Amino acid sequence: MSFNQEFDQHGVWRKQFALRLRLLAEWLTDHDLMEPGIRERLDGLHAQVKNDKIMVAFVAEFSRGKSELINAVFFAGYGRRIMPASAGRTTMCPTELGYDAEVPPCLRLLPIETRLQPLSLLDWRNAPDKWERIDLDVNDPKQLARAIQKVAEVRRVTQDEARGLGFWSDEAPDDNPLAAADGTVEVPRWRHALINMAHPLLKQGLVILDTPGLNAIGAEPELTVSLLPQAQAVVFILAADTGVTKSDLTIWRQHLSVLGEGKESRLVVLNKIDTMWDALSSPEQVQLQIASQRMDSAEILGLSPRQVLAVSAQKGLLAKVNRDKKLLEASNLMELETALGVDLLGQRRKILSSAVATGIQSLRVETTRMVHTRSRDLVEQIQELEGLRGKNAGVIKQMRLRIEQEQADFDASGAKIQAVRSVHLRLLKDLFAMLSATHLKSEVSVLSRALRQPGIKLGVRRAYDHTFDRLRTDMSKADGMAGDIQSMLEGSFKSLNAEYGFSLQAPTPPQLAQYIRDLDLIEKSHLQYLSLGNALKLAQPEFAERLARALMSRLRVVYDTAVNEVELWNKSAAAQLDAQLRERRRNFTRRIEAVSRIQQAAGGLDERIRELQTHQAKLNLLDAKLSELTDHLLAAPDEEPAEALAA
Ligand SMILES: Nc1nc2c(ncn2[C@@H]2O[C@H](COP(=O)(O)OP(=O)(O)OP(=O)(O)O)[C@@H](O)[C@H]2O)c(=O)[nH]1
Ligand SMILES: [Mg+2]
Repeated sequence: MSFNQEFDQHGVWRKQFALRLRLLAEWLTDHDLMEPGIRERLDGLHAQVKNDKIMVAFVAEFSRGKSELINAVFFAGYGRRIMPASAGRTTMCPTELGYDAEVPPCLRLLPIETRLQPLSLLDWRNAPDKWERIDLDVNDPKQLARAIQKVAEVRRVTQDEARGLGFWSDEAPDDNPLAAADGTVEVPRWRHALINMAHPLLKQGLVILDTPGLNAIGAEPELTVSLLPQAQAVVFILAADTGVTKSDLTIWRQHLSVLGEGKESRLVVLNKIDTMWDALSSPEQVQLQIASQRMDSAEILGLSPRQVLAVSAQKGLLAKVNRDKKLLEASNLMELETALGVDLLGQRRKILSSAVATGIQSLRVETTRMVHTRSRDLVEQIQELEGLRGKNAGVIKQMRLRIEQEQADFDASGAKIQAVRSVHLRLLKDLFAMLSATHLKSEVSVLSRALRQPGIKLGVRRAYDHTFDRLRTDMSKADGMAGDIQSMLEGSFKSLNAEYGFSLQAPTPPQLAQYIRDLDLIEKSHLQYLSLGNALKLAQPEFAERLARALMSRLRVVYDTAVNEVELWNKSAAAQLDAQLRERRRNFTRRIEAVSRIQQAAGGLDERIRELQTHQAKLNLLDAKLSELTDHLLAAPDEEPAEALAA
């Protein structure tokens, strides 16, 4: 299955999921089961599936054919080149292609001068008016390509300006751009580009990241420290004739090599195989050469040969545009698309559906619990009324008084339930403080200062060690606190259950220890900048400043995610308590109502019991229906949901 097909299927699954979720929501509402806690969970699941993005980043030395490959795989349908691809350095700034329904089709460009200001890329994303915007006409490929040409724009600046922008270093002159006779140098005109268009794949949540040749001085640390680690898949491109060169290897080692499971997210492309199709060698000889390049490259990069594919992006694009089957086959482009689709996306889909499955399980548990509470209440009511058969008015009145007394007692004990809530909130407050932005900032302050000290940064490595050790300790402390809160919840829920016959169950606690791994990854991605070879680069105040900001914005993401998880756990516990209280109050009202009716009309008793029994039968059906509906949400994309939802 090609990348495009696999992605389509992913889209179909997401659409079906959204539809099934909506039907479940309607059904819950119809049966009076849509409690606030359940609504929250449904909304969360909906957002999770809807906003799921898959980022595929194309990374390589300059001129290896990143942009051409993007054209061939994604944009051949436009019948021409869309991303600029030409000899020499072409793509000058990281370019993200995606789709956001809230924004009209456009290209947004962030001027390079923003590097002079102390804001991270994430901050700039939230300030859309600071970007230059060009509207795109997706029905006019020529206009589209012309507009996107802008990502190749450069500016001439003096060496001083280049230094300020992070493109010139007096200490590492070899990496500097060539100066013209008048001393000026060329720098990119833009810092980042965002292309928003309703391409079918982008609409389904695919984000493509095209990057400039990475080994250049002045590469955006935010690209390597923040964007690349977020990509679900990275396509690393080499030249088929040279294989892994020294500078390819540097890029790979510094930014892309991963260990363990992460390896599966890497795909290596030996591009431009057409340059090896020469008239003097037989096709078999060429194939042999290519096969040995694949083996060698896989060996050097520590991947399996299966992850290294040899293609011709240019011929693939040409073949697709001209519908030339033979050339398409020779270009081997389709094999690459299959690898992208089945291996990379298929895996992503598995991760998403298992995450969603957990959410649905909890939803089912919470809803089932509510159905059971109601059903148990009904049984009790029926028993109560059965006991009244043949009794005189005095006994009935007595019963009414007893229920009213019970109700008053229950209302009075509200304080006890409130006390559980307030202990819970107090404990949570400490946990939230531990994960707060303020706390994080103060923990990182020593490191920030070390990074911002002028000149050669002594002790930065040590500051990283210390800070990350502290952050890890904090995180495991936070994890311990969450564990304590969970024990407290379990204990108090148990005693409330015993005392009031509730069926409270402490929700799954957040797994904060998992964020220690994220901290490790962030630290690892920064260590590359601290080597001796990088001391000079790190000595530039602009570079160090950007590194510090990039660090902070990534840490913030980890902390925010952790806070959200704690938030969800808290809400789920609170919502359960609220729901049980509400149910109980409703139960008292119903019982009193039933007795009053019996008091008013003598024949009311049998009728009321029958009513309750019908109600009970219906509730039993709800249980089965709920399992059926949630099973469907967990089902694979191609199973038809329609007939199950008719009832
Ligand atoms: N012969 C041949 N040329 C190719 C192939 N793929 C790309 N090229 C050419 O190589 C040159 C560079 O391609 P780009 O796509 O601009 O390379 P890039 O990796 O995006 O380079 P930067 O944007 O500068 O980092 C262009 O002239 C392409 O047409 C290929 O498969 N075969
Ligand atoms: Mg390019």
